Amino acid sequence: APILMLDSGVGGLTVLSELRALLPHAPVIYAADLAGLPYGDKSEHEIAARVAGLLGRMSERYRPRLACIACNTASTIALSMVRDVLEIPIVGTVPAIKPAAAMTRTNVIGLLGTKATIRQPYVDRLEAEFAKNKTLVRHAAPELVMAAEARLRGEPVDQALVDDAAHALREKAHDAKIDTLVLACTHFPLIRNELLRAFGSEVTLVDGSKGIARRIVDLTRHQDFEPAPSFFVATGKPAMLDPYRDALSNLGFMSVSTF
Ligand code: DGN
Repeated sequence: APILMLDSGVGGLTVLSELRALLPHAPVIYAADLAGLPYGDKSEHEIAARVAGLLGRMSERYRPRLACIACNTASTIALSMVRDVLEIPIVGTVPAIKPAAAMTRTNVIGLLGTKATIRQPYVDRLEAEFAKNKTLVRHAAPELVMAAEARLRGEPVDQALVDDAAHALREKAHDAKIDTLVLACTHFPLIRNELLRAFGSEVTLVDGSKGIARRIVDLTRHQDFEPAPSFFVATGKPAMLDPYRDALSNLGFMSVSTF
């Protein structure tokens, strides 16, 4: 049985590449809800309904052994709800506030995510639990999701857009010096170099993808994976997928289609 991964777009591929480093041959069905992209601008209700509906349909069709919601927006909103409905283990992707809190020296942590993610009570709880005595400065950067999608389609990324997001986050921090930045959206590691350029080398970028990959390995330990091909499936019109095909075939997907 395969591992199912779900994101609104190609952001979850950053989690998949970490998983590939640990489980190179595990069959993965990657689902991109391109018809619903971006999630960050939708209501909680709409996001939860989409994620539950998609996971339900995908589980029926592919009978996965485990599902990973490779999206912070969907996870912080719908994780506990889908865990109640589906019987397989569900691994979520939530902002890496805990490791960031362990790393910061200035005690000022920046967080970039979608509009929906940064307002979630789930994030408030992570902050209260792990960053109680720190300052967490949140900023929504939905334009960077679209920039990361464009990168995978082979289009150039506008550095000025990334610089503006860095500037806006620093403004919110006032005089406090951010030294650790949580990439609270799975798309953002795709534009890591641009983020490093915008924030400078004194800021450490933290994301949860390695931890999530390890969690998936733990949960599937002692289970055999018959080597089988991986598939990329997406909602929406087939033509939407054309610009992504080259990058996706380089990532080893045997087929790329809509469902
Ligand atoms: N990749 C998603 C996340 O981690 O939040 C967000 C993408 C989006 O739908 N805006």
